[in-house]
Amino acid sequence: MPEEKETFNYAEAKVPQYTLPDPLKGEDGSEITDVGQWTKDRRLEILRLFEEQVYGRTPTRKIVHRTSPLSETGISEGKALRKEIRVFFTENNARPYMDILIYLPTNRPAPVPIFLGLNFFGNHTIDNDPTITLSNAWMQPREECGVINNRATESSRGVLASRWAVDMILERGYGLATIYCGDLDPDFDDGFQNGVHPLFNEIGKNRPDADEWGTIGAWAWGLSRALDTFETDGAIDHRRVAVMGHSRLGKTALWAGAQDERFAITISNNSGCGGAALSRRRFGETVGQINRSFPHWFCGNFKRYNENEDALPVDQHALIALIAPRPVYIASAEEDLWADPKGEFLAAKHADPVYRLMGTDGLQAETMPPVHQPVVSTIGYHIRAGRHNVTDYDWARYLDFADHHFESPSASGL
Ligand code: GTR
Repeated sequence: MPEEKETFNYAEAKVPQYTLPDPLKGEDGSEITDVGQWTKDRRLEILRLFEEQVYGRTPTRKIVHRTSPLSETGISEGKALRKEIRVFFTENNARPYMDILIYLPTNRPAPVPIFLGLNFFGNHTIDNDPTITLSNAWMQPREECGVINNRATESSRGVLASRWAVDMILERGYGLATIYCGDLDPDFDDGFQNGVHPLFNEIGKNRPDADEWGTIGAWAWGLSRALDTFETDGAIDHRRVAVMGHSRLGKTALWAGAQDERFAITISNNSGCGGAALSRRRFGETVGQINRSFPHWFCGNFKRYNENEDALPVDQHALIALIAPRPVYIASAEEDLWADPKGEFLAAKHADPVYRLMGTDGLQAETMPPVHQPVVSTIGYHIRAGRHNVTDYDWARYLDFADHHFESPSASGL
């Protein structure tokens, strides 16, 4: 069980002195002063450190990858299409497989740009549409979300619809795709016996090594497999995919965007510890706390840094820097102190030198902006009023950000 959140530090005055590893200084002490040194040397060094020490290495071996359409329905008086695709990872039709729920505007020239994000309780929870396939996968117990005996019930339809601005996204000319994270790996510590991990165990091995992927790694892997399927879908512009996630799934979006350079935009919504927030600040949730509550999220080696953050060879600003020069958006919520909004802003700020080295405008803010004053540059940032959540305000900012960086479908006159 999580330790009491009240016992953690929420006072700026109690943030310890710390020194961040410099993304522009190699492990051998060399200064990184040009793009080539960054992309060929230092970026790969930092990526390796995140793989070995934080999230674990993602297997690169290709496995079976078959898709099968589940449904296709016209919606919004013919202005959009909703379809479901099942992606199998084995030769038979058994789990693990993932269902991708996709919405596409059909009144815009194809291919359309798309937002892609994992969801917490099944695709059928993101919209009230009664014809979306009800997930039969394992779910965390949560009666208020209609989950009984670890399974979704009819009453869970649409329970998280307020977090997915489907109509707004479609009206602005974007598609939306979502997958239940538990299709890739159910969110509990079972020694990696279910989900996609066993598909990659070498002979004689029954769990990942200490430097191999945990659950966040498996979720991020699934996002890349979804992108693979977009590459074969003429209706989706696979070069304009924005990967987005909230909270633990925001940590996942950042890790997916850092590893897979095909993601054009990466969006972190209230991702906090192990996501956008600097670990060394020890404000709100800490590394030790997250590893004790969720031992399966990160790799075994990450436990070395429990109450030992200064020993980390990286901090989360370096994760954001891995995404450079591609646009990245970090969003915080004022009341979400557990996720350390200031630590999220500072990580974005400390990624800025890498973004500048790569020839972009970095983060156009010297200090943390007040609520509801979004910063729109290659690194985007906002803090909104309210608590840990995804709201229409957040989505409107993500759409503005995508318009800014993509050739704007909102401006296509339809
Ligand atoms: C909390 C966890 C956070 C965040 C959150 C969520 O319990 O401490 O790191 O991931 O869950 O995903 O909703």
